[in-house]
Amino acid sequence: MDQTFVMIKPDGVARGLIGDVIARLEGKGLQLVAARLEKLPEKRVMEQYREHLEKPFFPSLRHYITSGPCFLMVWEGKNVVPVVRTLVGATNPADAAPGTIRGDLAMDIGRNVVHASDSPESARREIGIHFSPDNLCSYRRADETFLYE
Ligand code: IDP
Ligand code: MG
Repeated sequence: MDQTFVMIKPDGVARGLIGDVIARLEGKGLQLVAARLEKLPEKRVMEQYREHLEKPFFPSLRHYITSGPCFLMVWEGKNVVPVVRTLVGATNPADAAPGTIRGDLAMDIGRNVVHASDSPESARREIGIHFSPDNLCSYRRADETFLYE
């Protein structure tokens, strides 16, 4: 089954949105296989956001992401990477559709509540940055036969 990395950023944790985000992904039919609340070390923030290291917003992004604990998760499901990106919504919450996490719960591009991997390759890379293989739990959802044809 496909996997993706999802992270509730410090604003989402501080605003008490962990339960809301998890409920949306669980309700969709996705399966949580790993989770951890953690204040990220700078080194892993740089690895995760390596394509943004030279961007003008990177210093403020790094400061924001390390300002408090994040809630790190691995989710599984068919086509989970694009499915989660759709549920998360556009990077700028002002452009994010209603019904999406950023569309419903955020105001500013610099405080957009969640991170989600943008491709299966990024997902593999990002899961590897934050989790070891034995952190990932293997089990079946009881409703699996009703979620997939
Ligand atoms: P994504 O999170 O939707 O994949 P990316 O373009 O990969 O968006 O940017 C990573 C994160 O960097 C965004 O979620 C946001 O927190 C931050 N970011 C991106 N562009 C800007 C910007 O123009 N100003 C401030 N922060 C930004
Ligand atoms: Mg991105």
